[in-house]
Formats: sequence, C-alpha cells, structure tokens
Amino acid sequence: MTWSKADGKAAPASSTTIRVLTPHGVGAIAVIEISGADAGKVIKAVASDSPRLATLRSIHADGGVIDEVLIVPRGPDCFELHSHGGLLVVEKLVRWIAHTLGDDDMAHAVLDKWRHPEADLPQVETLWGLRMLAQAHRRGPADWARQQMQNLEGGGSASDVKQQAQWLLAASADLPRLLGGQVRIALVGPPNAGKSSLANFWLGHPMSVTSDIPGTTRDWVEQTVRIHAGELEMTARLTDTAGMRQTTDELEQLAIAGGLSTLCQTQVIVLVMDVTQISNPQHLRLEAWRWAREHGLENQLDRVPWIAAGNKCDLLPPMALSGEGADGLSVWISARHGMGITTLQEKVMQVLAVPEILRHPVIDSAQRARLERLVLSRHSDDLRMRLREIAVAI
Ligand SMILES: Nc1nc2c(ncn2[C@@H]2O[C@H](COP(=O)(O)OP(=O)(O)OP(=O)(O)O)[C@@H](O)[C@H]2O)c(=O)[nH]1
Ligand SMILES: [Mg+2]
Repeated sequence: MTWSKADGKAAPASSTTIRVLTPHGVGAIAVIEISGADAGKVIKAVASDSPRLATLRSIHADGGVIDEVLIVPRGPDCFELHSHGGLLVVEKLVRWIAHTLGDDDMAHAVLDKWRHPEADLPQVETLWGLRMLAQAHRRGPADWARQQMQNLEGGGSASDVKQQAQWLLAASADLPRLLGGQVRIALVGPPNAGKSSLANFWLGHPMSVTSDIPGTTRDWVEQTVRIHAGELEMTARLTDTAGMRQTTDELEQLAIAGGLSTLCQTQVIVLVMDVTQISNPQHLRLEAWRWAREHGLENQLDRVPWIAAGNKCDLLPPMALSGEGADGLSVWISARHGMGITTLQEKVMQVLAVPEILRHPVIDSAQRARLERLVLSRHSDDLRMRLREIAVAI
C-alpha cells in the first residue's frame, strides 16, 4: 500500500510517501498516512501551520468540500488524515494529496496498491489493528474529559472519574498487543475433544492433523487467525496443544509439558470438551473446570480468562444442550460443521474487552501522563484542573 517517489525510476531527492492504512472497502473511518520531507506541504495546504495536536479541517477541491478530516501528527515529517471511510472519499483525498505534492501520477500507484494489497500481505495483521485504532480515535480523550466534567457538575463522584481514568490507562496498555495481532489464544482439553479440528476450521485450512486416535497432536502449533465479532475484526495467535492425559509416552509427555508452558504467555484459554464424554452437558463450564482441576490447570484458569467450548454438539439432540452457562462464557460448537464458531469468536473479543476498549479513546503518552496525574490528584479542584488539561489537549 506504499508508493514512494523513491521507488520510481528517476528517484528525486524527496521520498515522500502516501499510504492508505485502512483496508480497501467501506469502513467508518479511513486513515491515510503522508510521510517524508514534503509531508508538511500537504498539511500547510489545509492548516496554516503544522499542528502539533490532532486538528479537524475541511479539505476543498474543485470548488467543493471533499471531506472533513482529522489531521493527526505522528512525527516531524509524518501525518495521518482520518477521513470518512467511503471509497470515493479516499480516492479523492489521495488524488488531492498527490496533486498538492506536485505529482498527480503518484495517486494512481497508491490507489492501485490499496485496491490490490496482496503484495503487502505481511502488513495485513497491523492494518486491521490500525482500523481498530482509527475507530477508537474518533472519540478522543478530550471528549471523555468534557463528559467527566459534566458528570461532576451533575453530582457525579470524583472516585468514579478516577476509576474510569484507571480503566483507560489499563486499556491503553493492552492496545499495542491487540493491534499488533500479538494476543495469544490456547486451545486446551482432553485428547480427542476436537481441539485440532477447531483450530483447522478457524484457520480455514489444516494446521494440525486430526484423527480419532487420542494423542494425535504431538506438538504445540501456532498460527495467525482472524477473529470476527460484528463489525470488529482482529488477528491473534492461536495455539493448538496436545490433549492432556496420563501417558508413559515420552514424546507425548514433552508435548503436554510444552503446551502447558505456552499457557504462561496466553491471554485467553479455550477449554475444549467433548460433550458426548461429559456427564452433564448443561453444566459444561463446571465440568470443564473440574477437568482442568484434575489436570493441575487451576492456577492457569484463575489467572487467564477462559471460555468453555462444548464440542461435537452435532452428536447430541438440541434438547440436551438447552441452557447455556450462566456467566455467558460457555459455548456449544461443532468443529466438524462450523457451528458456534462465530459465537466463540465473539466471546473471545468479549473476554479481551475489545468492544469496551474501542468505545474508549485511545491515549498517547502525553495523555497517559495527564491521566496518571489525574488519578493521583487529591482534591476535587485538582481533579477538575487535570480534566481541563485533558479537554484542551487535542
Ligand atoms: N462429530 C464430530 N466429530 C468431531 C468434531 N470435532 C472433531 N471431531 C472428531 O473427533 C476426533 C478427534 O478430533 P481432533 O481434532 O483430532 O481432536 P484433538 O482434541 O485435537 O485430539 P488430540 O490431538 O489427540 O488431543 C476426530 O475424529 C474428529 O473428526 C465435531 O464437531 N463433531
Ligand atoms: Mg489434536
């Protein structure tokens, strides 16, 4: 998705690049990056001087307004334009930027790469992340601070404001991992429960061998998968582990121990149980927890959010499956037929708190420092002053 003047045959001294960071398609927001020595030219064409903070401006061309965009500075020679995500808007903006840089041809190459990103597939993982980030950017910390000021005036408590600020700080610390596709999900459970079948279905092609011989998986295998929940989409690392059981087979013992050690770096555990092998499928979560305790996984389940997935539900009559786990973190699936996999993905997003994180503003390091000061403030006057600071900082 990058086109650089430096890529051209007669490379000029300047190497300004335009990149459409959000994937091709209609989204709520599109992000276009302009970086290089001439980036400032583009920004100066809409804002009188280079803004140091995110600034809203209208971009005019051909006697009309193309769009209202948020100019987000990213470094001395790097800016992002956040616009509405329509295809036409992005195309017009890219043409306008190229024209402003004095090179209309550049637009064609940039748009071509945007429409056909296959060549840049390694970037896709982060592009989805950027799309998430772009969605979250819309609600800036300034709006949040203004809202909190109003709440306080309406009788809201200072401790509520501080609690929310703490949540924002924690969420922003999780964000890089979410955006970078670095979240790890482990499939754990008894042999033959269908872990590898689930991994293969999720991935869309075989990642592990499956068979009805218990102990088929002799390794822990990791792959990048997509997770969908409504409009949200992200990537994560999915690990298929060897089914846990008592065994004298040394190789299998090693595989089980290796799978267990990966759980230390896991953010979500999916405990896959074969519903035909448990005494009461309606108490799936409890049954899964008991199995985990018997296999020494109690500590891991205390530390990491986990979902109970009752697999092979195609083998039971629907009546046997009515009534889902009360806490909502159980799901019936059939890895063979693909049933329940969408719900499972939604639950993964839910335990990672992705919808909440995206409902809150993304904060940069300067806002982080302000929020930390706010959390530490002792008097309500102090708190209001910190809120005002955040409200005007965008
Ligand atoms: N009917 C039905 N069979 C399934 C389903 N999922 C898996 N199976 C079958 O169950 C058997 C075990 O599946 P695997 O995916 O190899 O199970 P596993 O948990 O990876 O097993 P280990 O690697 O031995 O720990 C295979 O014969 C699968 O075809 C399902 O949803 N429905
Ligand atoms: Mg397996």
